[in-house]
Amino acid sequence: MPESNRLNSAASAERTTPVHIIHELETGLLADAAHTSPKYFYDAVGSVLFEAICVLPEYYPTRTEAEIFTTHMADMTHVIGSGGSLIDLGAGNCAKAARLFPVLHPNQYVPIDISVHHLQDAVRRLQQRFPHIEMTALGLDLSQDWQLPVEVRYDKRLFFYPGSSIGNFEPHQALAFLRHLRAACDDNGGILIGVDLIKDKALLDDAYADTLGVTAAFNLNLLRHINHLLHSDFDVRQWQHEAFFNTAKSRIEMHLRARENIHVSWPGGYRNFIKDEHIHTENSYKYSIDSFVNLLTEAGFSYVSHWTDTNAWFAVIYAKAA
Ligand code: AVJ
Repeated sequence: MPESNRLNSAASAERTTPVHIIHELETGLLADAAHTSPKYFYDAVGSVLFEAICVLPEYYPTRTEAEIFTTHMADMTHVIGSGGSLIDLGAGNCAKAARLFPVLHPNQYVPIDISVHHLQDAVRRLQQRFPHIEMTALGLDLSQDWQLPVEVRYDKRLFFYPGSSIGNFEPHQALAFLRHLRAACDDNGGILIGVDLIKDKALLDDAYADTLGVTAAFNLNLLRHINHLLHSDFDVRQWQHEAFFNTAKSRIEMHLRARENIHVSWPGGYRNFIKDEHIHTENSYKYSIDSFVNLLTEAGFSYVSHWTDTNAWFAVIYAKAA
């Protein structure tokens, strides 16, 4: 690491951010190739910007996945069966799972998000609409080690992971994550997951570099969130959004590029970025149906069923535990 990017442990500021978060952010920012975890996109502003991304014409995943559910819901219900516990990974406003309640009739609904606080309002409203479903909201960081508490029934656990967020993991981490889910399943359990598929590079590039600049704002807002968490002094105006499909690695990469030489400091450290240096802010891996089914099989899942749209841009995949 360059001498100028050293940590200075003497200083420290009054802060409420957990120390492991501070440590993770500093480690990423001080790495030779600076990087941050995509989980830091989602502060209050970032969450609203992501909802805006989901309705952009260029961002096909959300509406394509919704269309797949609409078209194939009856067949999905037939394959999956009803009852059991529906465990919603990254539930957010719980809207996608709520569409499944009238057809899958789960006995229990377990929405999980990084902050249980974000879930509270949505769960309260859902509980009124579906009083017979037991609901237990959980705050868990799925990018770290996590375990389900004993309140989650061990009876036909269906892990629901829509939206293709699995793409944020490196493929080897995705495999470990799927193995972890398989281990948490009873024999009647399974996984229902949304997976974004490999397609024409221009379509992928446009989906992450929309003409309105909403994705640019989403990416740049990360710096504001980091300033809040780390008490750093990033100036958003000094950075440029970049996103492109890396065909060789089968992933969208998002970066923030320094428009000029930049000095960023925070209590306890600093980094100098030279013009055109990048912070790597997100990977979003794209799979083929075959490559993803292989991953599920390697993770120990058995029977697999999948549904796609007519363009085969996106897939919803169900895999049974045993
Ligand atoms: C929430 C991870 C599925 O990778 O498409 C959207 C995030 N980043 N536009 C994705 C995202 C930029 C999204 N996931």
